[in-house]
Amino acid sequence: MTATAGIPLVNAWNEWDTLREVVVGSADGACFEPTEPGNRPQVRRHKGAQFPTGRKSAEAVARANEELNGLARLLESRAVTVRRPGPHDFSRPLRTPHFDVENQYCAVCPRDVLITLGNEIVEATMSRRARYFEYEPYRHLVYEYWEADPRVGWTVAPKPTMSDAMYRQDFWEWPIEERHRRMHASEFCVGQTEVVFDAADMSRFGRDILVQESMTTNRAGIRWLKRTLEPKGFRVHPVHFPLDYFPSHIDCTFVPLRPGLILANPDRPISQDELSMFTDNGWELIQAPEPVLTNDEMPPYCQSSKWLSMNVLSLSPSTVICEEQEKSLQDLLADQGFEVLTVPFRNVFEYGGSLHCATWDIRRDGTREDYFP
Ligand code: ABU
Repeated sequence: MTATAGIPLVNAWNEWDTLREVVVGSADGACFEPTEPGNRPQVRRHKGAQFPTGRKSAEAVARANEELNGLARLLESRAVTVRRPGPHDFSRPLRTPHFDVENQYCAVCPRDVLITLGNEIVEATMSRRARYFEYEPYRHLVYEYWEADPRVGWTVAPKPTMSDAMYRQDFWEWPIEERHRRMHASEFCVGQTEVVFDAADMSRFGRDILVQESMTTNRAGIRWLKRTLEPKGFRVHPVHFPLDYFPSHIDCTFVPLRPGLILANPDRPISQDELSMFTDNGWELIQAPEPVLTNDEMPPYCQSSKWLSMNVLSLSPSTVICEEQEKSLQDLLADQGFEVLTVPFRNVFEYGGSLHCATWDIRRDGTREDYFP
């Protein structure tokens, strides 16, 4: 790979400009997410049942890979270059000076760990032990871009200890009233003593980056992002969705589709004072329709909400990929003037993501714009 004059090999300033190169995740070697201080996975519809550990079945991996490969083929048919993660043994336990964990997770959702901010790749700290080394399946790609084009930046966030003391372990037991009270103080399962963030808690709007405070991103993480990115010309905005009691990753909550238009989760409105940034600048928020599946109908091992329905991937300001069964959403987007492409993706849900989560955009057209002057 060699750099060409013009657009750098790594270039993405927002979530919607025309997509040229993307990484699509893979379910190869995927394991069940272990129980740990930052995560209490539960078998859906079987409260209290033991959550499995170790490798996922070959059949579950094959079903997810079929859909991930289908997405890759669709992208290639639209002239997008598709790259894939390398192999990683997720079944290996981890032992660091601060924690042990029985196995790792998977490389289905690159969006959670990596983000392209302009011409720079940022590797997140991550917030869960099983995901500590999740950057590794992508490092060959990071090196390739970094070696091939001197304009490509690469920033690795400081790794937290993930020791017991980093977490609020009682978070998982809080009764609903306490959850409500603490929610409004933005207290979740990660404490504030170390820098913690998942890349998927960020959303890019040119100069402006939203960062959701959540179970997977704390205030220290947002401070680190502010201090790291603002000297480079970005503006970092912490955002909150006060009705989401288990917030994690912004891309099922607040999804920009093109300049001036956001797909918003009707169950999770943005806090009123944070909304004004959008309304004052003429942005419109459209409400995502009710998903086809209820939370109870989501796959048994899936830890994400029904709102994976709105986890769409933009190919351009006028073309969006949606999950095949989400007809109401497809109709809404078509009414807004989008060309809507569809792929089946239900079997990927078990791995915590849909089309946006399962991708990491490397290169889109466009430069840094100011959408909030
Ligand atoms: N990884 C995205 C999950 C977000 C949600 O459950 O709503």
